[in-house]
Amino acid sequence: PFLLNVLENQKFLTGTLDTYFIDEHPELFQFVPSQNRAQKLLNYVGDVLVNGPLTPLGTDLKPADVVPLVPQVDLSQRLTGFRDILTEQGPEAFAKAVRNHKGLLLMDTTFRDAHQSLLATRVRTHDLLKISPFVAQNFSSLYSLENWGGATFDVAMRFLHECPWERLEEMRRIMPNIPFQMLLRGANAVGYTSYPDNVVYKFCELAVQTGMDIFRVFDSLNYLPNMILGIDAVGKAGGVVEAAISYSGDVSDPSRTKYTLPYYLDLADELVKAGTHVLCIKDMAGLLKPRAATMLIDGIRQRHPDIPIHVHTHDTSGAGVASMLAAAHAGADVVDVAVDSMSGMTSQPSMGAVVASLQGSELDTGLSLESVSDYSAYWEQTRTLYAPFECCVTMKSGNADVYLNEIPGGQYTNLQFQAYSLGLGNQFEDIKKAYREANLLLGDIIKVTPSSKTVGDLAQFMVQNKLSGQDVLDRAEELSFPKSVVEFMQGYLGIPYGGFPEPLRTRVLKGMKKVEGRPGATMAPLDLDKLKSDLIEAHGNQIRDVDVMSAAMYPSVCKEYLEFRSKYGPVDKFATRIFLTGPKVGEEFEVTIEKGKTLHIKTLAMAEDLTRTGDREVFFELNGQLRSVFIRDKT
Ligand code: BTN
Ligand code: 3PY
Ligand code: ZN
Repeated sequence: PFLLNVLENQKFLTGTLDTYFIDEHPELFQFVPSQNRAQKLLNYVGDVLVNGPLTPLGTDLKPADVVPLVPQVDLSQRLTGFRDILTEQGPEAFAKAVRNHKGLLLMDTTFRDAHQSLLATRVRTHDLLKISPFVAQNFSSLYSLENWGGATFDVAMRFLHECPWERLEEMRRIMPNIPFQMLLRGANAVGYTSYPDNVVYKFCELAVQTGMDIFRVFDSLNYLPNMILGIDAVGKAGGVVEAAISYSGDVSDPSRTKYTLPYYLDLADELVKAGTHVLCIKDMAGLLKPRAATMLIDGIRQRHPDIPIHVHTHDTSGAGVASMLAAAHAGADVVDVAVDSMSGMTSQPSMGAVVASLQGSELDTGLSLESVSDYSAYWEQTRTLYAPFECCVTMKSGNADVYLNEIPGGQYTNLQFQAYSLGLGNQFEDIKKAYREANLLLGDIIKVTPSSKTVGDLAQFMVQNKLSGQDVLDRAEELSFPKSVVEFMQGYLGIPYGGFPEPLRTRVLKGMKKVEGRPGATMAPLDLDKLKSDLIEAHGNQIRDVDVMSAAMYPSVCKEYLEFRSKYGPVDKFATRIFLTGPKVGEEFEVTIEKGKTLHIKTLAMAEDLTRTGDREVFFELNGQLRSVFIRDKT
């Protein structure tokens, strides 16, 4: 291999080398290590030590230097749970069992929406798997654990350099008894745009094969044709369909005339008719006040006595627990909570608070506060590892202004963070006001990924360019709007309830192409076989069908992920602090790269001087042996 490396080198071949040739080409010596996971991981650690974090950190807060305590579990105990009904008797029987269950059931969002909302979706597989045996044993009565989909798919590859499918496989192995739930953005699957239909069908098929059970299917405009596509794809794949009504406005306020009780009841009828197993009310911004929850769930319950109802909210205003209790009393079967230390604010309401509130009542969840507390303690410590991504740097309390601006949970913390990092104190207040105005300009649309991005982009555009709503309307023909706004107007997200805003649409589009009806209906199928052979050609034959799907969803993110992994190895195996900011010089740590294969690494030193080519040598002890890596110093 050494010879081959040399023989591929142009300088060597043309004979233009001098005595520094070897010095200047350390890559010539990297032939064996390039196949070696341990050496790749040392390259990663070395690179972080020399050049700083290889994944962007939100703030300059450091991950805490703690090893979170994992509560004890008795591994000999047989694991049972709602998933047994699902695997033995199928989705319909599962739905029936849920509906017939006496107490209130819970979905735990800690593994997905909670950290999507509080920690910019950065929680890693490593930390999820450590607590998974405890969850399997102590939370076996959950309706489901939400642990996949939404933004996790994208962020896993883009920022964590890990495979979302491997995360799902590993969780499934450890927690065979609890139904897993994911968020599916209808025809947008786990992306931000429409995909060809065959991609959505194949995605669902692979997700079920990899261990997913329940699919919460929504569309960011409540556009039925998009939702029905998702519903059909999940149904054909054999998953539990949980079609979701995305909630906006306020049904308890008679002055709000667009998203009224009859609007939601009609939509519920359509989703039940489309064959959903479970009906979800997805309150992504936390707008469902307790009285509105009662009205909405009462209304649906009267028309559909047998359908299980599942309610999702965010605690942005602080009224989340009250709303979930109201929903439960009105006849909801399942509500969403996050473990206490990962709850509140833009996350879900607190699990412990809901469990305690219902103890001894007819709706008792059956969960013990002791287990909740042990679980919470793990997350309280683990959360400190993600300090660089904490939304709480900026957000210290709930804020009922969400009823005015209707910003979804995840986006709320994101926009606030962006304003904060621009160093503009009033910026966030301006953005929130502009968000409200932008929404009205767009016709008061449902706002959730990806339509919420359209509204957010327009709001930021207005603030940056100091435009009022009237300015936007008057000067629409000359303004160059954000891409997401143009695409929304073109119809790439589907058709909003009540139609597109006119005359703004015509002025923005100026004769541009429009999509009629469901965007995916006119898209040519993606040739997945060709994509697979292209990927194999570029990245080798370890490419699996799930990787093909990752590439179909996120072509460039996936490519970078695959290249990163072939350069740096299985970086998902590092403990989180090591992964984010690297070890201290002198620190010893372990990495288990597979069962029974643990690397003992000690960081020894970094060379003071650079090589002639600008590389810095970093010295390690790897399982007792001296090793070093050369890292290009980019600082
Ligand atoms: C990036 O996402 O491009 C870099 C990291 C910035 C994310 C920060 S973390 C805290 C805050 N909350 C969010 O949702 N995003 C920011
Ligand atoms: C997502 O689409 O990721 C959401 O969480 C929407 O609420
Ligand atoms: Zn949510």
